Amino acid sequence: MSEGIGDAMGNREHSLPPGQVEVQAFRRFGLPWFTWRFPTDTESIAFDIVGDVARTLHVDAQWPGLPRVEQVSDFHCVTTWSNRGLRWSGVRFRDVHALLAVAEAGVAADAGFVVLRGQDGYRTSLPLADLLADDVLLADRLDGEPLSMEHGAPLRLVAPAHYGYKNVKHIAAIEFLRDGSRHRFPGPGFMEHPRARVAFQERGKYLPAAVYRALYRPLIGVTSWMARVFAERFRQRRSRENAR
Ligand SMILES: Nc1nc2c(c(=O)[nH]1)N[C@H]1C(S)=C(S)[C@@H](COP(=O)(O)O)O[C@H]1N2
Ligand SMILES: [Mo]
Repeated sequence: MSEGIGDAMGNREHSLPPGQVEVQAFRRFGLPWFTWRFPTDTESIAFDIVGDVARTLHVDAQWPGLPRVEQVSDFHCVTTWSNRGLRWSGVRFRDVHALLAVAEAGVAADAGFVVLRGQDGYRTSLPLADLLADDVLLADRLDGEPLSMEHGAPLRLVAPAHYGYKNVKHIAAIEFLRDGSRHRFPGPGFMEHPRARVAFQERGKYLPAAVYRALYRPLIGVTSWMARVFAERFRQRRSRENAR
């Protein structure tokens, strides 16, 4: 473990971003219709770098040559709950971009639109410029342990300045594109803001922030219940399969 770049953000004196409420427990969450979708492989870190690249790159080694970083950062779901002081570790997205995407996959210099894809079919995009920020990680550990299935095993994006829905879990592919016009969010278009910056309350694309808060807040309880119940069933199914 090396530098603690986010340590300054880990202190609890700072206030929450606008419209957010702190919760104590960090729970599995997501779009309601993704609570019953699961990753196929939570054990081995493996993803593809695709899109406008000279050659598709399959990454499956344990980060050869990439510096590991640890950071403490807060997590803000667009539905208004926030979790403070989460201790992640992994590698910086910036290093993956420079040392793997550019150097090995030969990503086009003008491919500024990035789609992140999860093993469960989830996907969302961010501008490359946002992903190159210091505090954006591809994390494989939380609190010193390998990521649990609930929190994105084997690998997830951590982008603390952007709402939770940009923090894709179970990463299967990173797609670098010149033209992002064919990207579709797996839900109604109004739900996905192209940047979703927490500080600016970019909760969604068309409606005012207060409308998103009023729409989403009542869904927190039932979504988090669904996320827990379906995860329990998934675990039972897995352990029955393994017992056979
Ligand atoms: N693959 C995948 N990533 C995802 C989601 C999802 O359903 N599938 N949901 C997003 C949403 S809306 C949130 S708030 C966070 C929740 O992260 P958590 O389950 O670790 O709390 O994951 C995000 N990343
Ligand atoms: Mo979310």
